[in-house]
This record gives sequence, C-alpha cells and structure tokens, in this order.
Amino acid sequence: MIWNPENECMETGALRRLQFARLKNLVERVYTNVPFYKKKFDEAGIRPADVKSLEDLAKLPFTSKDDLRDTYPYGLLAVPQDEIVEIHMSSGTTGTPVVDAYTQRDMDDWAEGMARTLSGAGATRNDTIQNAYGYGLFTGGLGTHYGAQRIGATVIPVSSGNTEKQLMLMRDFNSTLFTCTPSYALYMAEQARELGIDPRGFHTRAGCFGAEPWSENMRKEIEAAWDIKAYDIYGLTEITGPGVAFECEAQYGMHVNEDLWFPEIIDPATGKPLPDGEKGELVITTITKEGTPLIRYRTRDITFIIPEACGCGRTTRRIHRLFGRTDDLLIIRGVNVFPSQIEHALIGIEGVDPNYLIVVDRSAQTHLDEVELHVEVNVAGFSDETKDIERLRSQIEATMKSKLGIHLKVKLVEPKSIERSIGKAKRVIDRRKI
Ligand code: DLL
Repeated sequence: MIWNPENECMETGALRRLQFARLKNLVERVYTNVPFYKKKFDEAGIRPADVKSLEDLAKLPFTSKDDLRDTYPYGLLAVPQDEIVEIHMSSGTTGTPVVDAYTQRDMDDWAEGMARTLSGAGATRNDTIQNAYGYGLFTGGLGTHYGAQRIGATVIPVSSGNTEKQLMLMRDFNSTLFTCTPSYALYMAEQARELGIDPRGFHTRAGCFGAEPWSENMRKEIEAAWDIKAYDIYGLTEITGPGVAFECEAQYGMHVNEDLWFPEIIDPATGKPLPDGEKGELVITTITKEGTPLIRYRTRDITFIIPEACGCGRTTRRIHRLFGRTDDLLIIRGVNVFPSQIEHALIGIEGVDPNYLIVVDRSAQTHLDEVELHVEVNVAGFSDETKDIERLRSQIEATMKSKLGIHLKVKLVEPKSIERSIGKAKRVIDRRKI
C-alpha cells in the first residue's frame, strides 16, 4: 500500500523542483539562525544566494558526527527552544551522544515517514503492530509508534526485551506485524521454539527490521522462521530516526523519503559526489527539518542509489541494502573487511549459525593485528569428537580465506553461547589499544 501517492509517486521533475525549493529555504534558515552554519558557509565562501540549483548542493560543506558532538546539546538549534517539543539521542556507546531536537512539524514529518514505511510492509488501520524496538531516547520505539498511530493501526508498545511476554502478546492480541532489530527477531524465534511454540503459528505476516546491519540470508532465515515477509527499514537519530528509507513489496532496495530527506552518495575518501549506481557513503540533507537541520550529513553508511525505477509505482529513489559503515571497516593486515562480509561467508556452512563475534587484538610481540572469529556451532553441528570440530574449524578458515582473502583464526563456541541482544547486536570487540 502506498501511504502518500501524491508525494511518493510524484513526477520526477516536480519532485526535483519541490526539493530545490525546500533546499533553498533550508539554506537561508540555517545561515540566518545557526551561527555554526554561518561560520561554515563563510569559511567556504558560500552565500545562500549561490545555491541556484539542486546540483549546487555539492558546493556546500559537509556536517559530521563530530560537529554534532562539538555543539552538544543545543548548538545546532535553528528555532527558539520553546518550539522544540521532543528530543532524542543516539545510543552513543562512544563519546558524547548526538541530539536531535524536533518541532511539531518535524514530529509530523517523522510520523509521515514511518507511516509510509509501515505501509510499504503492507500495514493498514486493520493491523495490530507489536513494536519491540526500545522506547525512550532511542528513536526506534517512538518513531515506529508515531507511524503506526498515523495510519490508525493498533499499536502494542511492548518495547524491547521480555521475550516470553512478547510471545504471549503476539498470541493473545493476534499481532499481524512486528518490529524490532533483525537479530532480536531471530532470537525471539529461537526462544519460542525452546518453549515448544512454533513461531510460524502466529498471525504475524510481516515485520519491519532495521537499526543494524543484516543480510539477504538473514532475511531468508527470519522469513522462514516466522513464515512472514521481512522488510528492511533505515534511519538514524541525527536524521530524525527510522522512516528515512524503507522497502516496498519488491523487497529490493529502500525508497528514500526524498521529499523530506535528500540523499547523495559520495566517495568517502575525496568527498566527490558519485553517480547513481556507484557505491559510496550516503550523505543526507534534511530539507524540511526545523529543529536541528543538517546540511550534507555524512552518515558513514555505505550503499548506492539503485538507478532503475521501481515497479511498485513510487518514484522516490532507492538505496541498496547497506554494506557496512566506513567506521566499522576492519583493516586486517591491509585487507579491508566489513563484518557483513564475514556473516555472508558463514551462511551456507553446515553446522554453524550466523551468530558470530569478531575479536580484534594487536599482538604484543609482533604488533600485528590478530583477528579471532568466534562462531557458534548449532545443535546439528555439535559434536564431542575432536576430529569433527577440527574439520569444521578448518572448513570455516578455508572459506574465509577464499572469500575474503585473509587468514582468520576461527574458534568454535557452543550453541547459544554468544550473547543475544534485544536491540542492536554487537558483532565486533576491538581490544586493540592504539
Ligand atoms: O537505529 C534508527 C532506526 C531505528 C532505524 C529502528 C531502523 C529501525 P541510530 O541508533 O542512530 O538510529 O543508528 C543509526 O544504524 O547509521 C546505520 O549504521 C545503522 N542502521 C540503521 N538501519 C539500518 C539498516 C537507528 N536497515 C545507524 N541496515 C545507521 C543496516 C542500519 N544498518
């Protein structure tokens, strides 16, 4: 279902004109109201009047996560504080958190983005949406909540965790859609089976999963475990939250709500814009945002814009499933590896589950980086025989060598011993002290 055909299916020329008008307005607002932007523009020798077309966006300076941290908490406000109705913050495991402040219009745009997202997964007012993203400062819980309310569905605000309760609610209220991180969707299915419940027996028919990297193979696993359609959804705190981009029934690429959030792809090394179809870093400009607008925000997420039009009727451009983040890139003895590539290589190896942990350390003797890949054996692959374990271990090492071109030391661990997460899964432990 298309929530807002007028905006989502707009003729491309009209969409570009709308985006340009919004961009022009944004540039003037931030130049006048935010000293941080005035300084940045002045240093770059740019005046708002120099932005004469959408292409001129490329002349504007980038904004980075460090800029957000340096201006914590309210340095990027573009409106008087009494217009702010809500704030959210990144989970920020490292350093100062980043803040997003919303006016009422920003809240409306967010609900709109999430209404489109849930509709993309087939949701209507007749659905019961069980929302297992965490509520609070994290944007997943409340963002999904606002979108579900906008479409008039019944929302169950259960938040993350408490798996047995999740299953009980799913059964008693016949939840038709559910939302959580993809890793938690798999974990919930695993827990259900352990309790003797077949997760395929619920009324659920779809789920919207995001907030962390996942793969096509993980989609297949979730779909099979629950007998549902699993849709990829994308967003980030700095740019409002979930609802920035979402998959439609084609399940290939996520439509960016680009009348609200304008996407570009750049070469992360040079900062130069790349044409559609080329992989690089996603950069977003919040063209309608009032509270904390961002110009050319470097998301550090790697993807490309799918050049072909989608068969669903939406004209908004799609980004490919994310490949990883520029800052998650592990450089192991000079070879670039993303955790998602390791996950991908693991799928299809019999006897193991794609539950893994990458432990990076630096040898005190050789000063070289050493990577140990912990892989969970599944019940079928579990054996007391040392030779069986050894065979599986060398098979994984050989697969990694052939698919990634590097030697990774593999350690097999017992079924269900890698910690499960109710939110974003932690896949990398970096013990290097550099
Ligand atoms: O994770 C917002 C969100 C909530 C998105 C619920 C989707 C669903 P942050 O905590 O600020 O916000 O983390 C944003 O998570 O820059 C990506 O690196 C990653 N991420 C989000 N969605 C996806 C996805 C929320 N579908 C960061 N695939 C982003 C891969 C994702 N990575």
